[in-house]
Amino acid sequence: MTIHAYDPDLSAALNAELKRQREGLEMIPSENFVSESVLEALGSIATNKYAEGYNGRRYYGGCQFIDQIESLAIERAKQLFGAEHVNVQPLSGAPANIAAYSAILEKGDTVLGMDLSHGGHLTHGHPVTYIAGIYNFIRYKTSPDGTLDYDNLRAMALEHKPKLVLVGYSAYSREIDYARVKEIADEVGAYTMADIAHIAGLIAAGEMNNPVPLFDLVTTTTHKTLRGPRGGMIMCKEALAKAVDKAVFPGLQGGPHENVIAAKAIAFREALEPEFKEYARQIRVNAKTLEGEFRTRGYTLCFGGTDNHLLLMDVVASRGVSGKEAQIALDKAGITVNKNTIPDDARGPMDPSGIRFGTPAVTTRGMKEDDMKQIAAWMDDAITNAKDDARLEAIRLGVKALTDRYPLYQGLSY
Ligand code: DSN
Repeated sequence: MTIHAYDPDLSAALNAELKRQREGLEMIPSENFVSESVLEALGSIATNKYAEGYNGRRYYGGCQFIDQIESLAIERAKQLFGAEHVNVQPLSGAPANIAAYSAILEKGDTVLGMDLSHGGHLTHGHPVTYIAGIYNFIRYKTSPDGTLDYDNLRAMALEHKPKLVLVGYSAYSREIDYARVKEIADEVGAYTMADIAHIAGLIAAGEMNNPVPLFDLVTTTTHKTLRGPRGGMIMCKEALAKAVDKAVFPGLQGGPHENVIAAKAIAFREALEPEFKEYARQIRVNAKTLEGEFRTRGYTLCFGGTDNHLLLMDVVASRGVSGKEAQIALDKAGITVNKNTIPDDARGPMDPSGIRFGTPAVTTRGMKEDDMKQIAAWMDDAITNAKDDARLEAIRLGVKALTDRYPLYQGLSY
């Protein structure tokens, strides 16, 4: 039975979400629109199978075709990133990071990770997380000019003698010099790990530096710029392969979600196509266009601008509205962003000083530089007139007219 025929309540909620995705501008930089093939794989019969273990070494019978599915995902990921070993079973980014830590660290070991408000992720050692009580996270920050301060990172590494140096961020918009980080880690005998969740698609397409050939461990999600299903992945050197696999299963997880792994295989194949390179190039061109538009309008951009797909903007300094107020106003205008702390934010995470936004999803829809100029003008208007509901509604109508020109999931309904 279809969802529509069986469950009118769920059907209504899904159709409303589909309409929201179609008629809005999705500017949250960690979101994207997967292809119809990825959606098909997610809804496939591969969801029915238990397959604890790894290819050829499963705890259940009947895994011969699941082995084929998982091999396709692994081989394509290796080809995309030049990885020696890949584990495609992590359920998402946070479990991938925790598994990667547990593969190499003992309780109490020291990790150098980026502070959350400077662009790091919760799982990079924020005190509210469970793992912050297990490992000794020392958190570094960006320099006042917004760049990564490698000299400071080296000084901190020499002082704290970490077992792991961690880079790769969730709200940081600049490039990373992985060779320099490796040099620092080597000097103190530390492992290297990069969390490339946000920029994996840009790296796969050759648009940004690739840490995989250099680093011991690289974790990622598969659903952001990589445009696959919601999931995670760990890449590592062959020497760590056994430890990583053991950390994921049986260390942390049970049965892998094989429908998601099938969808990862499709997404990786898509990312190997020449069209994906053009997509990734356009993501950056679009982000750079937004940077220029906001700079011209006098906005304060954190980290001095962007090299990747995202921008972090101080809206308190720019227009005297909080991140929460800006997010609400933009929501009313049909433009989805997320409120976000800025480096050393004086305000709390539920009503911070900034908003974070980016271009992966609008670029998937086919939007280019002229559209970015229009979007920046609307965003400026909405943020500047955050309390003017009539104005926000007028922008929303403009947004709808624009998105109508870039159809999404044509013919789909629930
Ligand atoms: N929630 C993700 C993001 O939006 O960046 C990170 O986990």
